[in-house]
Amino acid sequence: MSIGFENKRIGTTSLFLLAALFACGGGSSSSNGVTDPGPVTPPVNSSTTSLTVTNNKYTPAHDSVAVGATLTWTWNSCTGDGYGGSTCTSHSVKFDDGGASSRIQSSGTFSRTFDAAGTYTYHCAVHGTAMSGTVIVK
Ligand SMILES: [Cu+2]
Repeated sequence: MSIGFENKRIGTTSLFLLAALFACGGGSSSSNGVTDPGPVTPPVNSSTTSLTVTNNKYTPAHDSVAVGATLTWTWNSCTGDGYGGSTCTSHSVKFDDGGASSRIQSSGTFSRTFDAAGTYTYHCAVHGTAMSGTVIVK
């Protein structure tokens, strides 16, 4: 029973890959020789007090708020493990100015109030500056 199920899954995957190949071929065969760069991901800039912590990034990564704002980061760093369960990755919000920072956690929230104008950079204590964000307070 399970072998038959696996074969069906492989067949579906193969069809999907074939479709993806045809889709890519169509995009790159334009007459002027320019390869379609694909969808462009815009820079994440926003003005919000509700941010999220997902695996290896903060959203928005660049935030701009008014003096006195309280920002709250909400962790959303669990993903499916392929066996019906989930795997949760720990991250933190660690401010480079030494101000209030979160603990290393895989769920929950962290809030900080910004009473002074300035540019506040932060990063993940687990993943380093590869996972970083900026809050501009003005
Ligand atoms: Cu991290």
